[in-house]
Amino acid sequence: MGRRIGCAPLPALSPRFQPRKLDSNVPGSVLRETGQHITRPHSFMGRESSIVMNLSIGFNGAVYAGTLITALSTAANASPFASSVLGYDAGSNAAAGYTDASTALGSAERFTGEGVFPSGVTPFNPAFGADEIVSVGSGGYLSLGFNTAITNDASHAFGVDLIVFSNAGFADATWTDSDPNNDGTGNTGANPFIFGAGGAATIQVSQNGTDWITATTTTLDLFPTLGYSDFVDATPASHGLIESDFTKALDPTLTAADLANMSFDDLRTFYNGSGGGVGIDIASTGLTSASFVRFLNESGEAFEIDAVAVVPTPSTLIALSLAGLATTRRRR
Ligand SMILES: [Ca+2]
Ligand SMILES: [Ca+2]
Ligand SMILES: [Ca+2]
Ligand SMILES: [Ca+2]
Repeated sequence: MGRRIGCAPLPALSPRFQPRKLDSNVPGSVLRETGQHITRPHSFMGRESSIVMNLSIGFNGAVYAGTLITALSTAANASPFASSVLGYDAGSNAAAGYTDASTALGSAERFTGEGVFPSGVTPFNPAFGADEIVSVGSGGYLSLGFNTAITNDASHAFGVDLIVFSNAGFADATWTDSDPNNDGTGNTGANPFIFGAGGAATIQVSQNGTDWITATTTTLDLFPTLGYSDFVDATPASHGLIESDFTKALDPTLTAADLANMSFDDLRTFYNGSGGGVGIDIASTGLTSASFVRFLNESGEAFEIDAVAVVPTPSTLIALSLAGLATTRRRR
């Protein structure tokens, strides 16, 4: 049985590039995704601003409104994803063409291959675009800043405070060169193989962007990203409707072997709304809060970063729910 194995060392272009798939491109996929990238940040900011303005005009209780506006300002800045590149060095063997550090900012990818092989991001089909992921080669590093504090909060599921998205994926044990249908069910097989993870990353956090403390050194493999929770195909040709949650951690003590013989549908059920990613606990650093993350490549083999998400604290969630409440009021 053939199994799909990603091209070493990187961007898992390879086996997914079936001519059949190229022929079945969904018209509009590229435009859709492009439009999403262009419009989403602006519409989000516009929405937050209009909420605050509405509150300023509409509320007579000044103190209450002031409190809400403060909370909403927090919510407006509460993107869980990296917001700035502090520094980047590609190292000696980064994947050619994958050296735009700004690709690590903002949300993890939900759809990939625009203009080449448009397809949804699933555990069998990781993001691979040069405009989506950045490579960190031997001796290199990538450091990122966040608007939302990274906290070692006791409420965090599995102790996970930070979630890293890479371009690792499961080789599909059901895939064969001779099967023209490749029915899209996907399967991790009896001995799951994860391609594209690359070498181990030493992950550090910092409060000031200068002094760094190592949280862990880990391979960026589990859990491969899932872009939408309602995908039904292991390599979907179009976007889903239900965005997965990139801040919902999965149990980091699980190994690939624990996910043996899982179909795509099994994985989707197991993810249970999560977008996957590599869960990082900053407890070992002794820091209760940090604002920066750094990835060092001391392993030799390059690895890639798509995005990094901060797991929210209850105070962030309160701010976000207040924002939701204000939106509800406004609609009345
Ligand atoms: Ca994309
Ligand atoms: Ca923790
Ligand atoms: Ca990779
Ligand atoms: Ca990215």
